[in-house]
Order: sequence, then C-alpha cells, then structure tokens
Amino acid sequence: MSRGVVLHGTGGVWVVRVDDGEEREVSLRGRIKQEGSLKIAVGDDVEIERDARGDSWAISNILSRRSQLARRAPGEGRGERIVAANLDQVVVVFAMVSPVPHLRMLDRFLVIAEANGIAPLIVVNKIDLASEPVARELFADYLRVGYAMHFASTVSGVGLAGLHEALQGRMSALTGPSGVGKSSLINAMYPGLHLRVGAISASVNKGRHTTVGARAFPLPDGGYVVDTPGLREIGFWGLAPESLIDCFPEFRDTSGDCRFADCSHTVEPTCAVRALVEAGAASSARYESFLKLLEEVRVTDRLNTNGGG
Ligand SMILES: Nc1nc2c(ncn2[C@@H]2O[C@H](COP(=O)(O)OP(=O)(O)O)[C@@H](O)[C@H]2O)c(=O)[nH]1
Ligand SMILES: [Mg+2]
Ligand SMILES: [Zn+2]
Repeated sequence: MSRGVVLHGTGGVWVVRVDDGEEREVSLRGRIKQEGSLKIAVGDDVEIERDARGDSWAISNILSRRSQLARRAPGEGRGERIVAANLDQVVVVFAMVSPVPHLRMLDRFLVIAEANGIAPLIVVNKIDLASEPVARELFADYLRVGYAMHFASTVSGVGLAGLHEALQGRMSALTGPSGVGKSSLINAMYPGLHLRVGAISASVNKGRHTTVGARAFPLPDGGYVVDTPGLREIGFWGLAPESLIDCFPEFRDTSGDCRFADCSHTVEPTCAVRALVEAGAASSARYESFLKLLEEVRVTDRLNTNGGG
C-alpha cells in the first residue's frame, strides 16, 4: 500500500503521484467505483494497492478532503461534479494592462473561491507596463477588502519571490484570463519546469464525453499548481441566493445590521449594506458585482430546486 495525490485522469485511468515522487497509472477499485457518494477528483489524497496478480495498481481508499471545488455536472440538470479536491487557495491572475483587467470578472473568480470556502489570492502581473502605485490604485478595492495580493512582473522579476513562497507546499488552483502571464509566471518561478499550464486543457477536452479536466502539477519545492480550465464558467452550484453576500468579505459583517433578517440587499431602504456603499465606505463597483451575480445565483438556485435531485 502507498499513498499519493491524484494528478489527472480520464476514462477510469488516473495518474497518482506517490510519496516517493513516482507517478503511477491506477484504476479504481470496484468498491470505490460503486460507493458513488465520494467521486474521485484531481487533488485527492488516495491510498493505492497492487491488484491480486501484482501487475497493476488500484485506488483502494480516498482520504477525507480539506476542501473541494464543485460545479454542476455537465449536460444533465442535476448533480454536482468535483473539479478539484484539497485546494488550499485559488490564485487569480490578472494583468495590469494587455489585457486590460475586467474587475467584474475578478469578482466572479473571487466569489467562486469564497463560495467553496477556499482562500483567494490575487496576482496583478505585468506591472512593468505601469508602476506599482498605479496598479495599487487600480486594485484599491481589493487591497481595502484585505485580499492577499501580489504585484508581479515576469519582465522585471518583481513580486516573484513572494508569489513563489505563497505557492510552496500548497495546493493552488491557478486561473485568470488568457494572456495575463500565467505560464510566464510559472516558468519564471520554476525555470526548467516548463509546466504547460493552460496548454493541456485543449487536448484533455477533445474527448467527446469529457468536459473540463483539471490537472495538478507537482512543484519542485513542494506543493502543486492545479490547472482548472473553465473555472470562470463554473457557476455557483449549491449557493443559496441569501448566502452570496457572505462571499463579499466587506459586506459579510454589515449584512447582520440590516433592518430585516431576510434583507436581499437589493432594494430595501433599510439595508445596511446599501448604506455602507452609499456612504462610500465600501466599493460601489463591488456592490454592482454582487447585484449581477445575485441574478445568476437566483437562476441557478431555481434550476436546482425545480430540476435538481
Ligand atoms: N510586459 C510583460 N509581459 C508579460 C509578462 N508576463 C507575461 N508577459 C507576456 O504576456 C503574453 C502572455 O503570456 P502567457 O504566459 O502566455 O499568458 P497566459 O495565457 O496567462 O499563460 C506573452 O507574450 C508574455 O511574454 C510581464 O510581466 N510583463
Ligand atoms: Mg498559458
Ligand atoms: Zn441588506
């Protein structure tokens, strides 16, 4: 018996990195396949055993998870699918310019992380194209909320040591729009590793029945970077509309002060969240994101209660 971490898999064959660093192709034991309740996911800690003939390995046990990133099962209208397990953080990369950051999209990534109880970390890359003070100004709302932030440039090297340290020993989903420098950051921090983060998504998704395949890459000094293609389309599986406010740290505490316990924080004149925004004590742009995402969460919630199981 050995222990390891699930790196990737398709069609019943999974690749597990065992504790000595070796990678093995394994199948699932029948018992685990049928248990149904816990479906295996990238990032899972597993125990593997040789089969009776001793010529192949199978996963015999999935250890309990620290966290999981869930999405609606593709195709059918019910059930959840686990995109990745045991994530310690979701690292959201945006560029200072080129492409110009779309902050409402950043909010969406942050809410997905918060809704799954996973700590977000924001990276603002390409600050060589502006300057750190300008970058801090542009992302002031996020600094004010208190999010962990790294300002970086793969050209000047600024911020790379701090980000490297934040990734070490942790299981990190790396996400963000294309062209912001995710691959460049990985290559700059781990020269010679040449992780094809992002590049693998295309081939993994070619199969007719596969949709979004995550993939974990071991880091040379401990920890993993997990590529989660399509994270932004993940939607908000299982998030109740009334819980969305809790995914905005700057509104979370204030929402307890609303006049009505069931305040939706949208139209009520006695809403403490709205008062906070109107007084300029919290960002109106972030509040706009809340309103937009609320519409979406309400639709998903209706689908879950009407069509879901
Ligand atoms: N000026 C500047 N360009 C960068 C930086 N990091 C990456 N780039 C460039 O941005 C483009 C996209 O980078 P890439 O790593 O492929 O982005 P990805 O799609 O997020 O993986 C490439 O042309 C990189 O050379 C940076 O810090 N500063
Ligand atoms: Mg890339
Ligand atoms: Zn309210």
